[in-house]
Amino acid sequence: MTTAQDHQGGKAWGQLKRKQAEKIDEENQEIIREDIYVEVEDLEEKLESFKVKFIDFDVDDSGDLGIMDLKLMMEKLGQAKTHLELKKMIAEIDTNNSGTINYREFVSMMLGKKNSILKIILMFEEKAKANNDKPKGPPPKKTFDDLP
Ligand SMILES: [Ca+2]
Repeated sequence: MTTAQDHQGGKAWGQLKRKQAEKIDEENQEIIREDIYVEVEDLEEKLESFKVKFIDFDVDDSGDLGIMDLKLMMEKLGQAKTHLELKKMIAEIDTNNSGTINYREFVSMMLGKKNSILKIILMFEEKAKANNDKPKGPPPKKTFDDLP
């Protein structure tokens, strides 16, 4: 079956991911409307990046981050954790005690003041990435001091 949607994105980012992105877009709009994070700068931009992260981490497309999602994520980041550690990491963020991290919980983790392990790891990762993404451009001009 051919639909207009087939033109966007490849198979890799399949239908499920697209659905999830739409759902989270709506949720982001709601978060903005609710004015709970009025003091946060560039809220829209931040929510957009949380969306991308969350979908990326949700390997099984369940809409929640469970222990398996987190395990794979940590391995990808080179931070392999034990089952118990993963459980603890989730418990820090899982305010409704579902055993998983939903998008809202993810957002309040990222924007909240509490420093959970997962947040710290993600912050480090972001910093490392930002350093790698620095504009490469032409090398800095040499000064006389650099001459042999
Ligand atoms: Ca939860």
